[in-house]
Amino acid sequence: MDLTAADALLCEFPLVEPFAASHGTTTARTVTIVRLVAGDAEGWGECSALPAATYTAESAAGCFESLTAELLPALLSDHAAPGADGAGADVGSVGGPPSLRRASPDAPMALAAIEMALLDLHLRIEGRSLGAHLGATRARVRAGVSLGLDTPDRVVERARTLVADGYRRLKVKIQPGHDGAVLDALRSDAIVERSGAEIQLDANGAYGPDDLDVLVDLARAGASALEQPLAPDHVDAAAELVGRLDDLATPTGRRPVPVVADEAVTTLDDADTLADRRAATGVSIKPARVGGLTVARDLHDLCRRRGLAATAGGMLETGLGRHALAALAGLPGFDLTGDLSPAGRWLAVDAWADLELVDGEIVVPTGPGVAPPPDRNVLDANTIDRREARR
Ligand code: OSB
Ligand code: MG
Repeated sequence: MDLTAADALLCEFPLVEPFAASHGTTTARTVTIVRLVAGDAEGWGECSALPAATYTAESAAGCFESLTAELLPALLSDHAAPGADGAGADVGSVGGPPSLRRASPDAPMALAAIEMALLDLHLRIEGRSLGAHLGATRARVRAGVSLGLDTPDRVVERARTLVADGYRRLKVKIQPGHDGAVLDALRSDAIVERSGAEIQLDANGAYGPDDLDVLVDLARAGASALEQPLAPDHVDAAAELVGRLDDLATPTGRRPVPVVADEAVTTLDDADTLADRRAATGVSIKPARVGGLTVARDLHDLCRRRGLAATAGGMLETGLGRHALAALAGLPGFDLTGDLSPAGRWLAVDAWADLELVDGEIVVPTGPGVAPPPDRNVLDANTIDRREARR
């Protein structure tokens, strides 16, 4: 297969409302999109890097630069040399260009966008869905939604609307000083409590080794999972936390509250090490953070082998990235409800079709490729820069 063109688009989609987390507030979704062309077939990939390099070392605009200056030209030359590493029609099926991955190990999010576009292109030509390619076994998955840092009153107000929309899993952002009161307010609200919604807490690494008592108290107060409570380098403290949550659960006979690694896992080895040290009991699997959908599937397999819980993690994607996430979440090992909500929760405008939310569940997409092609008028209207890569 010969790629005939590769473009990167820097897009800016307005948000419905600002999204706050302990690492900063996001007001517009700046996102880099990759478009690959082979003959009359097209493939689209989304780079999930955030507008600023807060959650990871990559930013949307930085990825736009590296994609147009280096990665897409390298991809085009790879594909011009049949038989070269990463070239040929099997690129999509092996999950992306290994030569690029070796050359740019520090650009997982930019590479994930290329991989998604290649997969989309190949699968569209084959008429297969991403879910079928990855091995999805479920037609629908439980919907889950993430709520930004806010006052207890406002979090409860949002939570009421969300449970009315059918969500049965709320992932609430916390940080020191904004934690127990939020959880208590949710647990004592009749509407939220009656819905039976589970409440996971995500701290984005905002706590330290001296905060273990607070974290154990949150588990005792009914948090159903603690996502990245400690910064990734506090491995000993994380292991101690897991031990204390085990002890808390022993008399009840129930499964301990999972400690879910998010930022701490960027490679398969990271997950293996956390399992060895019992410094996490679950992993939020984000295709972008680990370098693409194929590594994400491998990480899912690793979690199953190592007895780690798995949850499909989102990055406030457009409908395109959300389609990919829902396909991944259809795999059988995702035993914790993930960040599975339609992009319309945060995007006021989107060039892609959105996920379907039905009775508290997200429909795993079954159409060819990753997602239906974008609405080109909406895409153009929200594109602030566009560059065509050349060999
Ligand atoms: O920590 O899980 C996170 C969004 C961007 C970066 C990091 C995180 C998040 C979210 C949003 O929590 C979850 C979603 O996309 O639904
Ligand atoms: Mg997280």
